[in-house]
Amino acid sequence: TNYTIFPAPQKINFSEGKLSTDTPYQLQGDFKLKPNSLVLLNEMFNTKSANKALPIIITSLKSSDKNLNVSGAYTLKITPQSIEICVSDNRATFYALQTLTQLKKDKTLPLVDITDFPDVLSRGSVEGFYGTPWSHEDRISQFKFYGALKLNTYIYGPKDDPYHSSPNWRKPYPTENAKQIKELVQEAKNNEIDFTWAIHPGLDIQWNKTDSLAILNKFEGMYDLGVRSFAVFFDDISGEGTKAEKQAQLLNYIQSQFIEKKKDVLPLIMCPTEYNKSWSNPKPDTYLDILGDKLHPSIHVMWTGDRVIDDVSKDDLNWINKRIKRKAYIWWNFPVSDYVRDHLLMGAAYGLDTTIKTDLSGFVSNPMERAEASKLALFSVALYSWNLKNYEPMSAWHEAAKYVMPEAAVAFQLFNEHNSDLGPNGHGYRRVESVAIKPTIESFLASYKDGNYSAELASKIKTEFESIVPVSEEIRSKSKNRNLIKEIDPWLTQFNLLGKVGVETILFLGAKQAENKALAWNSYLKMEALLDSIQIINKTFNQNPYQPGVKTGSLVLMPFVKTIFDQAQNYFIPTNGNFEKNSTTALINNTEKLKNQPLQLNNSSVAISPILEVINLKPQEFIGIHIDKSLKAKEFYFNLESNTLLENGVFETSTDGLTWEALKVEQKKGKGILKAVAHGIKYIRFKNNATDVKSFFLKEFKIGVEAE
Ligand code: LTM
Repeated sequence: TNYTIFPAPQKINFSEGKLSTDTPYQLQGDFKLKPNSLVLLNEMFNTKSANKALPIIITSLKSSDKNLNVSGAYTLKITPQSIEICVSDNRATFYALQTLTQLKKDKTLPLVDITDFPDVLSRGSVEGFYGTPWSHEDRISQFKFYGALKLNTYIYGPKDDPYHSSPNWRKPYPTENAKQIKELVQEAKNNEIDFTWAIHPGLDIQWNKTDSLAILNKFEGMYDLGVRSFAVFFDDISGEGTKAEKQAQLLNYIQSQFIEKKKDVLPLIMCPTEYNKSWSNPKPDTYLDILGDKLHPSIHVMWTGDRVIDDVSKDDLNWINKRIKRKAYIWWNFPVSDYVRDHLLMGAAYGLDTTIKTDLSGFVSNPMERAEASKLALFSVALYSWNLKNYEPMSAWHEAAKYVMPEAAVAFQLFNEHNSDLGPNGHGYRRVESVAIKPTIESFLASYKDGNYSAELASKIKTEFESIVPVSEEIRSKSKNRNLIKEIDPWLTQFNLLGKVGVETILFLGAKQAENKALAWNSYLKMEALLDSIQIINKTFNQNPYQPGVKTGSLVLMPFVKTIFDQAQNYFIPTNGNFEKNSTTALINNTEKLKNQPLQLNNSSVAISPILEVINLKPQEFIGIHIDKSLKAKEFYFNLESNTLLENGVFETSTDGLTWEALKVEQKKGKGILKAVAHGIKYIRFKNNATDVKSFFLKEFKIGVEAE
């Protein structure tokens, strides 16, 4: 039999032979087990059996090996007579027993010798996204999942919890929330997870004694609920809160007045304002160097990489570690989807350097608002962060599908393969998708464009679409994880429709090739009806105000169907070209940072897709929209949340993009509506006319339009 352990142990040697678990066990050795470890043992052995008890000898690890002197490190030896476990702490015992649990098959254990330890000290997730925070049930389910996969860290910091961030970070949690947090801390403990509670005070913090005390007070309250690990986040803020000296002063104050006094809490973690290279001041002795110099050396500093959303490499870490004078604590923004909410991020976790184990102090992933679906990526995070050298993203991804949905793993894998990419987005972060079928589709389309029809390629594509059709039903009927189904349900519906429209597309192509116009027409009508259904799902479900809708197969499969459908339309109903395709509607801006930001277009409006992070416009920089000549601008809606937006900042309009006129608008805190836009206006922008940087949140920038 093949034994696979997730995450892969550092060293493992099997010998011939097996040991029965159909016996009671007898504990020996000097290490005293906690209840969570005892539960695992009692589940594994038959405590009621009359067989001779098996000695399980658990002792404290005494080793000169540095790797084994860390929390969670263990050795495990299964011999024909006994099980010998040496551990560094109870977490290690719990992990050794998790390994045993995975080794158990048909009431037997293989004979084996394992030496195991984590490469990265803190491994897990940071619930740090915008959007609906995870539910209590979601979090409990995550913790069980983490425990089994040896993830030991969960950082609580959902942006939309008003008691984590503004306006209520100074206030204690209401009773019901407090009770739940207490329960969570306990469940985390049961699974050997450090529950870290983070505060996000920077949107309105005052650098005075009152606010410093407010943080201590809040932490004290969280300590009373059982929390023993704390973090302070300064991401996505502007103004006063961003000052490095002040941040360092506050953190050092928390360090001396709270962390050191408590004695039983873990090192403080902070997320800086300049949390990625592209946003950081490259000049020496600026923000990051100040943190590096001033922050107490035991405070961890988080880092997302070269960009907000990025792969992680040795070079990035060399750069940041020098500046912060410590090992960065990686905040990996994958599979978070709060900036592409119409997509599911079910792709493989690739882009992680496997040679950086000594360069980082922690690795946590920021997941999707959809907790169960996020487990797919978190499985890989567990494998990676425990044993970097052994990590292989593609096999981890396949194993993850089996682990998360064992009842319908093949169907789930196919679903994931076509739900990986994010679509165009402001961060410019993309993932491969539909990798197996992509070359076939590309060759087909290339030869088709030249007037050739390859029956062989068409049949391969058809097979792929045919295999997609039953996937949703398979997943819905077989998976026991009802919460997961609920989370991805609209995408399952969409995926089924995509399969059907794909099959019909190939039938259309075949009928057209055979010059059977009646059959081709029939298929065309079916394609049209299916595409209409897809559009209805897209307009009905997941209607969040950011990226509403439900997109699936958006990188390869859907564009293929659309390409053929457009041609079919031309074939039956020739028109003078396609309006949308020739449209010149576009984002206008002169800043490198915003150039990828997508527009949201529909029949009645053109909008800049809202941006979650702070925008910092330098002097003379602008951002706006140009609408096509076929469109007439009617109204203008904006919300560039800021108290000082129009102090040397100006909205401007233009008919030709060359001469600009200031637009007089009524606004309150950067928010307003212009009910009637002057005739002929094709451009609207916001420009910074000040001599310094202008910061704001772009929550809305939308032109109401109608056909000219
Ligand atoms: O990444 C960080 C440090 N902060 C925020 C997150 O809250 C957010 O989830 C991600 C992804 O949109 N981007 C951020 O800037």
